[in-house]
Amino acid sequence: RLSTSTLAEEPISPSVHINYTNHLINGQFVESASGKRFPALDPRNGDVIAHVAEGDAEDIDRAVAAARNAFDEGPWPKMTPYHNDELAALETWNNGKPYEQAAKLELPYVIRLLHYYAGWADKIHGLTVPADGNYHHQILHEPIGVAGQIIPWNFPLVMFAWKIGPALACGNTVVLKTAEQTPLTALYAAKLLHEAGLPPGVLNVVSGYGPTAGAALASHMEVDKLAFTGSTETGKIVLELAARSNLKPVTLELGGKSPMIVCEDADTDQAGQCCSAGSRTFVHEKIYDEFLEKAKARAMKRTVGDPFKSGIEQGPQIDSEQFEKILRYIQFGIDSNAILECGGDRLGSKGYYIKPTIFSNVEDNMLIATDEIFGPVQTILKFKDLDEVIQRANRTKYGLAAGIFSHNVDTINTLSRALRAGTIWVNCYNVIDAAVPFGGYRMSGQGREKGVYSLMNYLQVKAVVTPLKNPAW
Ligand code: TXE
Repeated sequence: RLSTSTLAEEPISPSVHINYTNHLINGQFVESASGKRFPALDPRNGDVIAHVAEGDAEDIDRAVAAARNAFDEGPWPKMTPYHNDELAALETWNNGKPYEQAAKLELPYVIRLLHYYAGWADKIHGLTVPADGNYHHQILHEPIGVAGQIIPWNFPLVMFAWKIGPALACGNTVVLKTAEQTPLTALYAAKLLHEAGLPPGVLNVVSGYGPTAGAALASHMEVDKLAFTGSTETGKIVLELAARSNLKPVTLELGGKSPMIVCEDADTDQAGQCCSAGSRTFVHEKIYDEFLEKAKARAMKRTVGDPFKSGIEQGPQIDSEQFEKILRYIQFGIDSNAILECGGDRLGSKGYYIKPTIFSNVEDNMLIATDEIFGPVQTILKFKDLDEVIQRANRTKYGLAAGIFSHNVDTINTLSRALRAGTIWVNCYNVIDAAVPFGGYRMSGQGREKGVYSLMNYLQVKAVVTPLKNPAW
């Protein structure tokens, strides 16, 4: 039998008042039509907690009529959820990415990121350590202070959420500099955060150029931590500015030249869906011709055009600088005798549209195989065996990500361990989540962001040591 001794005591009074016992219909608390009430009970002892309005068919009718009216006549079904539409439109307008991608993939991801980090806010805590000696050792995790954050233009809102999420969840305040190409959405989103109650000064967004605003942030003596996403070249500059000023710790997310390895047993239809993603595509010689045909067909079917148009898969490049850079690399490819399978020039005569471009017969040392092009250009390379492709795939200054297409578990295990990259996608590509760390080996970056890993970037660790008065206990 269970002991009942502790239950003999008075139940603890909950520290809450019951204010609402009526139906909530059409925005109002209302009695039942019948005036009837029924008791709500405390399961600890059967006591009545409150008498609650008891609804019946008539109350249901009233509630349904209110809901019907609100749906048919009211603004609700046409209201924009969480300003999604405005933000997505602004993102597409300023960045050129397909509206459908901004609205259906990136906005939900931005919200997921912020929810994810909001969830961490009350779960960040220190440790006590059973160290040697008669001392009590506590490890406190404290916010670092003012976080400086510099973001690029390729994912303006995603980068905004990805950066401010962990910084704010850990209790820091933020100064974020957007890319000069894309200042609009972060300002809009920051305004919304203030409307939601963020105290003034906690999140500051500054628009401006790199060498002026960016460099000032990176070298500021009152900035306690710096997070940067952008090119490897600029990453080196900000790391140096941080070191020369106050040695603020720096995390870097930089460029990549990610290999995608399509093995002989791969499903070429599936692999062909990713023509623009893995920029060095290594294809096994046995399926090389078949893969090439499929990749070409896919690239030529790819819909390029006004990103606000439905069904568009690829919009314009961000600006004339990137546009010219990509066209220059395409010319390098042609000059180095790689075979231009499709694309290769601009689309139309206005704006920065570039046709999906594929080069085959690419050699490892060609510039199109070594440098980050950052445009819709796929380079296809042929390989014979695993050892060879591991060597070649790893022969790069980068190490951001890699893709493996195979159904052989041994091949997958070997490659996923041998490839030196921060993310390995197996039979998929570009799958990302707020909870999963992201970052690069080598010159693709320093540190990891997202998931639990990003929290330590924004925390100071303090050891507190106190003598124990009575060591026996
Ligand atoms: O990048 P920058 P850019 C790569 C990609 C692209 C190339 C050039 O290959 O073609 O970089 O792009 C700020 N001090 N990636 O020139 O310069 C700048 O204002 C402090 C890959 O646009 O790295 C912006 O906010 N800050 C990358 C941010 O750095 C400075 C995404 C990024 O710009 C600064 C973007 C300075 N001296 C480009 N100079 C990725 N990893 O996804 C510039 N900035």
